[in-house]
Formats: sequence, structure tokens, C-alpha cells
Amino acid sequence: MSTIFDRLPHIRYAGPEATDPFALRYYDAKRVVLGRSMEDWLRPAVAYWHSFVGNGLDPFGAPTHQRPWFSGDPVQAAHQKAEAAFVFLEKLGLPFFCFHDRDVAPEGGTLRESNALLDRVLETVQAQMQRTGIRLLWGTANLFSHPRYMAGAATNPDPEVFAYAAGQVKHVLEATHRLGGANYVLWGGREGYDTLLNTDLRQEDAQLGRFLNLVVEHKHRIGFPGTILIEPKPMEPTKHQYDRDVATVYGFLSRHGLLGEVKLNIEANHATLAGHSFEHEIATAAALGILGSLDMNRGDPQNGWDTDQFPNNAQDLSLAMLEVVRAGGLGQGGVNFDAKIRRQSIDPEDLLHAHVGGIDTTARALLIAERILRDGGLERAREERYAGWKSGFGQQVMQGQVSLEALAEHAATHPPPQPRSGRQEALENIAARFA
Ligand code: XUL
Ligand code: CO
Repeated sequence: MSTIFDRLPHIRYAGPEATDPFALRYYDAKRVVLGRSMEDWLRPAVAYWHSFVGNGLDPFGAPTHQRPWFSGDPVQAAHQKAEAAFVFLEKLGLPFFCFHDRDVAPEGGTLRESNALLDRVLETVQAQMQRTGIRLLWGTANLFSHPRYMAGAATNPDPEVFAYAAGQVKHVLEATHRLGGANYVLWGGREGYDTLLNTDLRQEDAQLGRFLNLVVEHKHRIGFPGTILIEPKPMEPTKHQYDRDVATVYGFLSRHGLLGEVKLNIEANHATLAGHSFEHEIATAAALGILGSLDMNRGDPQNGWDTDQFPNNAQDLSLAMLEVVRAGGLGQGGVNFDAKIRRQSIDPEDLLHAHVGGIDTTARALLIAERILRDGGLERAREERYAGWKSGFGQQVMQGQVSLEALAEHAATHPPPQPRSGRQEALENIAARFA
């Protein structure tokens, strides 16, 4: 079968001096960085939805992207899309992809029909995975596009919708397992509210906790060895989502007995929508032991919504990669380019340029993080800053051996503490020196 991606070149690493627009200048998959290959640190993935389903539609205008599989018999088109997708993935040469059920196959008239359609198209996907060696980083169920989910899936006021969503997740979790997926993701697209006037927060929180516990139970029942991930986002499409940010999800997981069972898939543009930096969200997850995977993209500094653009600022991203490396990596997570080409980027090669830029920016950020860590100045400064807590007194306090009374006595009988510089600008200069 011929596809629109056939005439695209295979992407190869050619070094930082390369001027070929399709050459990788920083992502050298086998290059060892801090004891691990770049590929192992990043485990990069292509998002099936943006890359093969996205059509350039925006709130003011019709689709601008033409793809042969956008018309014709929907099931045949889905097979055609899968074959074309894997031609693209092969050209790009990244090891992973991610999908929602509805990206891969159309929805049928009933849940049974939809599941059967998905299974049929996934046979083509599986054959393509075997042919190319490309693996599944994660699968997920689309619990937000269909009108039945307009008031949420797990948090819907109607238990019948809860059941429908559960049926969909069960099926996609099993399909992800069958395809050897490394993780399963839940993004609460409409798990939140549009107005508090019609919302019972306590009830919806309990429903979400129940739903996630059911998913975790089923994961164990079928022996899925991957990680269940929640992807925080503060809003959009709803006014408020319950998985607002990393710290909020941590509270939620702990409240519902899910710590140790569920980790997080952190998305750059969701972090910024929540008023955080990407690195803040990664560092918070690492500190709380729930760092799972990353959705790599960026917002536009002047736009307040989820523009899902490909990252292109390595210096900025280096602070996020620094947190990933400090955390010891992403385990069985990876870096999924949850990013889309712009409405005017209508040529098939635009999709390739986008991914070349995205993976190169990410690899370059990793190399900057490596240089920062090898220099050691930042790590030393941080250690020195907290050195007091490593001493006898600091440790006694942290081990609970000193009462409030004893602390008061200590403070009254010792010389007053002297302020010390936080050295922010000096440290910022160190971080910038390697960019
Ligand atoms: C939406 C988003 C989703 C999730 C998967 O903002 O990021 O595509 O990554 O449902
Ligand atoms: Co995402």
C-alpha cells in the first residue's frame, strides 16, 4: 500500500553541525549520557491522536489537513491510517507510540460493537508493531469526546455512564496488556465541573476514587505489569478538573488508598496552565515518589490555553530534564510528544519536521542537564544549603527527639541565626552556562 509518508526520508543522527532539515543534531539514540543511553533516558513516543487524527480544525474554522483516511469507509480508513502511521513511525525511528481507543478505530453503535472494531484494527496495529519493532508506551480510553461524557465519565451524575466508561477502560486496559504496553494512562478530560451550581463535589470525589480502585483491581486481576498513570490538568475543557496538578493528585491518591498503585504522567502545557513550571511538577512528583512519565509539549507564552506545541527551547527544557535525571529517570515511563502541528502546517513533511525538532530539543536539554550535573556546582550549593540538617542537631530534630520546649530553650541559649544568601543569580548563571 502506498501512503502519503512514503516519500519522506528516514531520519538519521548527523551531529550538531548538520544543516539538513531532516537530520537529528542532538538525539543520538545509543549515545551514553550519565551511564544510560539517550533512548533509555527518554523512551520517546509519538502521539497517534495529534499525528494521525489531528486535522487542523480550530474553533473558527474547518479542518485544513488532508489525509486519505479522513474519508471513505471508516473501518477501512482506520486500517489505512494504521499502515500509514507505521510508515511515518519507521521513518522517524523513535521506539514508541501512544494511542486512545478512538484514535485507532471508529466508535460503533454499542459498546460491544466499538470493542470489536477496536480489536479488529488493533490486529493491523499489532502486525505493524511486529514488522517494525515499534512498541507501545501507553494506551488510554477516550472518555471525553462522545456526548455521553459531557458531564464526565467516572464523575458523571448518572451511574450508567460510569458503567459505560468502566467497560471502555476495561477493554482498552486489556488491549494495552495484549500489545505489551508499558503503561496505561487516565486523563480526566471532563472529570471536573462546568459550574458548582449543579455539582456535588463530595459525591464526585467518591466516584472517582471508586473508579480508579476498580481499574487498579482489574490491572492486578489480568496481571498487567505496566503502571497506571494519571495525567494532571487543571481545566479545559471543563472550568475545573479534579486532577488539577501533581500535588492535588497526590492528595487524591492518598485519600483513596491508591499510593503505590498509581503514578503520574506530567504534561508540560498542563503544568503551565496550572500556574506551575514543568520542572516544578516533575520535582514535586519525584519528591512524592509518583513520577511516572512525561507528555512533552509547550504552551504559547501569550496564550492561556493548551496549544500543545512541540518544544523548541532546550535551555528552558533543561531544567525539567535536570529534575528527571536527579530523580533517576522515568522507569518504564517515557517522553510522549503530546504535541500537534499548526493549522497551516498542511504538508506531510511538516509532521516530520515537528518531531525532529521536538526530539532534538529534548535530547539537547538532556545534554545540558548532563553538563550541569557533571559540573556539580548546583548540587554542591544545594547540599551546603541544607548541611545543617545533616548535623547532629538537625538530625535529632528530624527524628523527633527534640520537643518544642527543647527547641525554644535551644534558640534562647544559642547565638541568633544569621541570614545566608540564597545565591539565586549565581545559580542561574551556572544553569545557563551549559545551555
Ligand atoms: C489532553 C491530553 C490528552 C492526554 C491523553 O490535554 O493531554 O491527550 O494526554 O488523553
Ligand atoms: Co497529554
